[in-house]
Order: sequence, then structure tokens, then C-alpha cells
Amino acid sequence: MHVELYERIWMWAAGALVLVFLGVILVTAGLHATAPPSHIETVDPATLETHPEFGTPAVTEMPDGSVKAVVVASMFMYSPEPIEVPAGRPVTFRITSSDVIHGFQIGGTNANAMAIPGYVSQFTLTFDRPGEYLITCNEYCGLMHHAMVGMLIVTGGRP
Ligand SMILES: [Cu+2]
Repeated sequence: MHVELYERIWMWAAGALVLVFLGVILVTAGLHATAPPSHIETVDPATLETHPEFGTPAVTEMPDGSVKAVVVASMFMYSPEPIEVPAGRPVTFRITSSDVIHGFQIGGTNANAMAIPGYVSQFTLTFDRPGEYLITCNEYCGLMHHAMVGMLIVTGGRP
């Protein structure tokens, strides 16, 4: 079978691109720059208000010195607001939604999770620098989606 030279070049180029994209995924996953969603943990969104953890979303300090931030996303806000965490210590975010799917993206970081009713999204992040970080919803969730923002305040450490 005869394949034209230019067609052959494009075929090899397309194949090379696929390999490059796969390589990028593997490298970023291996270096922890990106990671797939944490684990499968369910929570009943109908009884969220009486849930021992998500009933009173808050930031708590764990005995080992790490920090746990429990967050509930709902139309069109995040609770608690603002979320206040210390710098230089691992913060484990545990996020769910009480109504529809929301996004939870922390500007200036690689933190980007979905808040899905019935499921708990979890990831751990250490903030090196104190300051204010804007949290935005990046999943269309209703008429006021564009106004759904939250504030993350990182305190202490060196500026
Ligand atoms: Cu939204």
C-alpha cells in the first residue's frame, strides 16, 4: 500500500502528539501536580444538617498538627465563610454539596474539586504563603452561579 509522504508525516506527527499528551498526564500525576479524585465516600445530602461533620462545617485542628477544613457548598455560597487556615501546615479539605453540583477552585493554587451532593471530595494542600485566596465555583449551578465565590484566608507564616 502506498501512502503519500505528507500523509505519512502527518500520521507520525499525530501519533507523536498522542504520546506527548500521555507523557504529560503521567509526569504530572507522578509529581503530584495533579491527582484524580481522592476516594469514594458517601454522605446523605438530605440529612446533611444533622450530620456530625457536615452539620457544622468548620476548620478544626487535628491532634497530629494537621488541619481539617470541612466545607459545604450550596446555592450560592460556601460554608464556613471565610475559611481560615494556617500557613505551612497540611490542610485536608473535605467538601460536599447540599443541593446541586458545585465547583471548588482555589485561585492561585492547583486545588480544584467538585462538590457533589451525596459524595465527599477530599484533598490535602499546604499553603506556603499567607494571604487571601478567592474560591470560585466552576460548575454551572444555577442563576446566581456567576456570583458564587468564597474567601480562603491563610494566616501566619512568612508573607
Ligand atoms: Cu456554580
